[in-house]
Amino acid sequence: MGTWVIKSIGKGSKDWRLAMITALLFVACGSDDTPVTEVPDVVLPELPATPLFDADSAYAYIAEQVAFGPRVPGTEAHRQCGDRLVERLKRSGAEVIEQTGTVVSFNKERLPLRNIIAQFHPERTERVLLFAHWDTRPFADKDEERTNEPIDGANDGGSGVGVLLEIARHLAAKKHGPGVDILLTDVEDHGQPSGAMAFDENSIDTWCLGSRYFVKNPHVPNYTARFGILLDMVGARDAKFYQEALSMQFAPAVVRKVWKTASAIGHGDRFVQETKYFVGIDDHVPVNTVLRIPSIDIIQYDPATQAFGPYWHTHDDNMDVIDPATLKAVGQTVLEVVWKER
Ligand code: AHN
Ligand code: ZN
Repeated sequence: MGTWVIKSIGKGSKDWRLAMITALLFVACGSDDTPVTEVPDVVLPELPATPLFDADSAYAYIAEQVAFGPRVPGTEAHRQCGDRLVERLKRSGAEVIEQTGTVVSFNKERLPLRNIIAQFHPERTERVLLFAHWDTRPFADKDEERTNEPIDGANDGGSGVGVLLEIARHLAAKKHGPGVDILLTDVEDHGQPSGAMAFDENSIDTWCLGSRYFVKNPHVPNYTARFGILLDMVGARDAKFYQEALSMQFAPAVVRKVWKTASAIGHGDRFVQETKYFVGIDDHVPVNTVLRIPSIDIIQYDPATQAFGPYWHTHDDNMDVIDPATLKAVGQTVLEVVWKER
């Protein structure tokens, strides 16, 4: 056999030329007892091409939500917008399950809860979870004016949903890989206003009531998924996305996968490969701790504020802050990650 030949082509071998020639002869001629390895023509299956994410369409889905008015739980605008979201997801071919219930807010308000779950290809056992909150903050506690009035929540509430509705339009046509679940969580943003201590131990529990409800009552028993991606405030002009610290703690491999993918398709300028601790709580936390689905949060970090954008929980969070270029970077990246799953 050829083993001695390979050994003799070592660095120390003086007559490596002879060895090489011998090796070539071996391969070229073959012999009765050493069959030549035949390389068959390999026909690889065509890789399904990732669809193009239409940022203008995502933008229109955000404008549509904002046009209903602030989506504060218990209001008519909230109900009507919820109906429209369900309608849009069904039109994209999803099987939609709604979870309703009542939760009590930090100020003892009883709030109706409506989580919206859109299943694509529910018969597939392998799943990927994409989620965003669809409710908006009932007050503008970070503003100087009209602090008791609800905000538009174009970015905080509207943007994640807008991106997911646009991704949803492609999912029925995804013939390969895991099925996708889109979860629109409710009553994320009814948390207790914080003073100087942003991550106050007691106030943490007052946020993310819809996702807390979901993890205790998943739409299918023993629900799990390969991984989860939460989108929160993903539409502001010039937004950058740093690797959010809780995501790095719970699901570092998912963070790396998403940030690498962004860089590979040309969005490395927005997906900065640097960790920042600036989120106290978000919907990905209960999904990680209770359901144990490794889940990350794609959420804007603004180096200027060392936190969220300056519009956060103010009346400036309106359509003026939304830029299709940001939606494109996030939407195309998430679509690419989902399409690459086999
Ligand atoms: C805090 O980190 C306190 N809140 C992040 C959750 C949130 C509120 N996302 C949007 N609004
Ligand atoms: Zn918020």
